[in-house]
Amino acid sequence: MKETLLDANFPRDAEGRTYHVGTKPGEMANRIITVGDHARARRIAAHFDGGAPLWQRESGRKFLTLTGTYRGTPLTVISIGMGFSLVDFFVRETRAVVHGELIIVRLGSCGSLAAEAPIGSVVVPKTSVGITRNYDAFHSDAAADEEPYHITRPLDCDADVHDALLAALQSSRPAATGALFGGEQPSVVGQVVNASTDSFYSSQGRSGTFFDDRNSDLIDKVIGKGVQTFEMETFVINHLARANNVASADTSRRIRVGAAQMVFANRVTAGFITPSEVECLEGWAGRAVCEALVGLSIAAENLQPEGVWI
Ligand code: R1P
Repeated sequence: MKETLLDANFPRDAEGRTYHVGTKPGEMANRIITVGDHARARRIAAHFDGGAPLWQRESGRKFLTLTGTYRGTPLTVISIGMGFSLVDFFVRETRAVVHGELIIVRLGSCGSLAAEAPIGSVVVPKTSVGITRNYDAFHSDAAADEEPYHITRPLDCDADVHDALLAALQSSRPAATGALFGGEQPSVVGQVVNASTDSFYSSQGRSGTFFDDRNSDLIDKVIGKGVQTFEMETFVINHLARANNVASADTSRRIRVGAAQMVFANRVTAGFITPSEVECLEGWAGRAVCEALVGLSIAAENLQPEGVWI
């Protein structure tokens, strides 16, 4: 494929599609839901008008993009996989092909560190910190006091996106049933402090592997900073939105971001959600995120021009 690339600085194929996500102008909407896996993306796209996307594509790198309408408003759901690098491909390549403003919401799963975010709740982060392994601390020349993990300062989600997600989730909570969540109605928790990590293992404080990870006090440190949930993407989405928004005074190309996180695990008690509880949360939260996104306004001049997109 390399011979078809037009620009080594920002490669696209001969049809103008970005090299990894594999989309071109007209194929993605201004409002986007990003998820980790194809099955969740398809379950959300089942809420589209007509029950299916109008356009879809799976790239060679397994980004799955599904674009359709939800109550008449264009919406894209994209499955990007996991972790910081894939967020970087997704946000930069999406920015390159969508005209105007972007609103991006990540709907993902997370682990909880806090009693107020129990398994089966859906949390809406106000802010997110990044936790990265300090590779130099593991070097043979490292000083004895080098910190093995770096915890960043927090970066906020967009306040309006946060509030819209919270309202949509709160107004559509599933009723309590005996079979799920111990008979309790699933709860919604707003204003949460999240941490996104560069590893599911070392930088989330997991131990018992064969590796030198020096993370036995990490969870306590992170809880001490007020962190309530762990996942692996939100911080970088917030960071790249900020990097986009400060790079240009042109607010018509701003990126607003938010997240809804379904609590699948409790990292302190090691509890885990059941498959039927996952199905319940995904159905509820998937529709609520669609509702929140189409309810957020974007000025007409900051939308894709009429007729350009599918
Ligand atoms: C790890 O198992 C993955 O699950 C969480 C983490 O952020 C990470 O991507 O999110 P998803 O369920 O959206 O993939």
